[in-house]
Amino acid sequence: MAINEKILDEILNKYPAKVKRSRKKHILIKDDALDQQEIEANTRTIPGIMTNRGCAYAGCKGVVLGPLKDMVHIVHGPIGCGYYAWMTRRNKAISEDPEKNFLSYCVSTDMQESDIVFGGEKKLARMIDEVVEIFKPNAITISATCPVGLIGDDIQSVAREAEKKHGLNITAYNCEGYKGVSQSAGHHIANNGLMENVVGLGDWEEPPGKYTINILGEYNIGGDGWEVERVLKQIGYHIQAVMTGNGSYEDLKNAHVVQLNLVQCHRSINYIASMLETRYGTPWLKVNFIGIHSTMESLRNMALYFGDGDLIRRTEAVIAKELAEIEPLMEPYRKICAGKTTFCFVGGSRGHHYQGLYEELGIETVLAGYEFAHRDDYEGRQVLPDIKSDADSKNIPDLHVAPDERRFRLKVSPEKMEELKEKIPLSHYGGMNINMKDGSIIVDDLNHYETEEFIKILKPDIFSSGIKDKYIPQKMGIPAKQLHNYDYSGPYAGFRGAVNFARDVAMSFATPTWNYIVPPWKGTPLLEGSIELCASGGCFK
Ligand code: CFM
Repeated sequence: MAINEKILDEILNKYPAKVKRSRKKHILIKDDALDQQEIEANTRTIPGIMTNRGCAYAGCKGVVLGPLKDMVHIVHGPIGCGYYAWMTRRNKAISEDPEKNFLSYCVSTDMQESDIVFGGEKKLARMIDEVVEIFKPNAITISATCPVGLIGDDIQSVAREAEKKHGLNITAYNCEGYKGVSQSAGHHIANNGLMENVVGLGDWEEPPGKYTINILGEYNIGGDGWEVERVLKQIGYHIQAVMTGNGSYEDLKNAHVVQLNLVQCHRSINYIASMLETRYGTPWLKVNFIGIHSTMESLRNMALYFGDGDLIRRTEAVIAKELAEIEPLMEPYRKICAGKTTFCFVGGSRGHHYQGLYEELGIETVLAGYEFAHRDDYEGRQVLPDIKSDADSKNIPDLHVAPDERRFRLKVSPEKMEELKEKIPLSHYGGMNINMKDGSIIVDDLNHYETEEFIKILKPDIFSSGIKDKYIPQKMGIPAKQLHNYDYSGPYAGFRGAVNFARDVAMSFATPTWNYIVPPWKGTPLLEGSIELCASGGCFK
């Protein structure tokens, strides 16, 4: 059954009137007849609603800073916050120097009651000394969790003092969990910090290769970044820095030299992409390495940007070789998946990125959304000037970035830039909505109640989820494909990743497990009552 305005209203009628008004603005029924459909996003979750969102600390330390492998990331706060950022995201890393990969450690100041009462600055300073002595990292970050902001520890000055004492890059991030409405605020804080404190510190003036690029917003979940790099290197690209999957402080320092920045996850890294363009004159290209067609399109767009005949030929040769390898492997899985439907609800990018891959398996996305994305991730960056800032978004200031006097170089002339923009998404992201089918549902910050209601009506065959929401569909007898850390699987990116994804999704459909689950409502009658004879005994006539 499709969802129309009336059915949507019935779902939302369970809410108090004020909540209904608010939630209604976060849900769209895609209507191809309309040019643009506005959605509300990046606003506070209503108290009492079971959201799947995370916090600013999760976005800063957990998402953007955490994958940088040669730095020690200190979590200043009680131990729980540190523990839950300890490799649960599966941002894999390998280091040529095994002594310079610290991702398997959880380094926290483990604040206790006495630290909350008397302050934790001294403990933090002692911890930095210890970290330098034990690990000798290339740099250190300090991420603050909620109580640190509440008691007012000055982590910035602790970092400055420690930097002088140890002669090491030590930077502090005031990313207390409450700093924003979701982890998105933390992305912004981390983007600002990396641009202020790391990018450009290196002394390189020229790119080391003919086609040198950075990959932004790729976090190497389950090895995704490695698959992307495998393909790009075959074509002949030199990858200077990945932000931040399998990334390093050393590579980031010289990230300013590249000729092009790729943006995989727009939501988490668009701030750095824009700042690199302003400061160094380097445009960014929106890519998507999830899905076979999206990967091919991204590779072709990259070749078009450089405009070199040789590179274009090599791109086509690699595409042909990769396709020949994977197509026969995809076929049996396609047979199992064809004709199925899915919900594609993930954090801030994947709700969009995975739709093409599902389509390649014959699976239609009937509902999609993001936990914490902004309007531009739904509607496209052209709406940026219309987005009203509020107290929450103003909490994280935009960094003022100016062209670097020595290093700013226009990589592409303004005329060429305009010409390219007609053909490829250069310094632009068109958002998810444009790719959604007429009549499909777009939901921002989908919650547990709405998840159940939409599943009951749309009955998807599979649900793309995170760790928090995967049990809802599973208890309803519907397989969940965990698209945040992939549970134990991956990579899903690029050509070979598409085969892994197809195998895992087909396996979800083929397993008999789901037949053993009876959703609660299937065993419960819709109406309950009893039959009694009336006094005259004539009621059954
Ligand atoms: Fe970007 Fe990400 Fe995502 Fe994200 Fe995240 Fe993530 Fe995500 Mo989980 S950076 S927005 S903050 S693609 S951890 S690797 S999967 S919610 S859709």
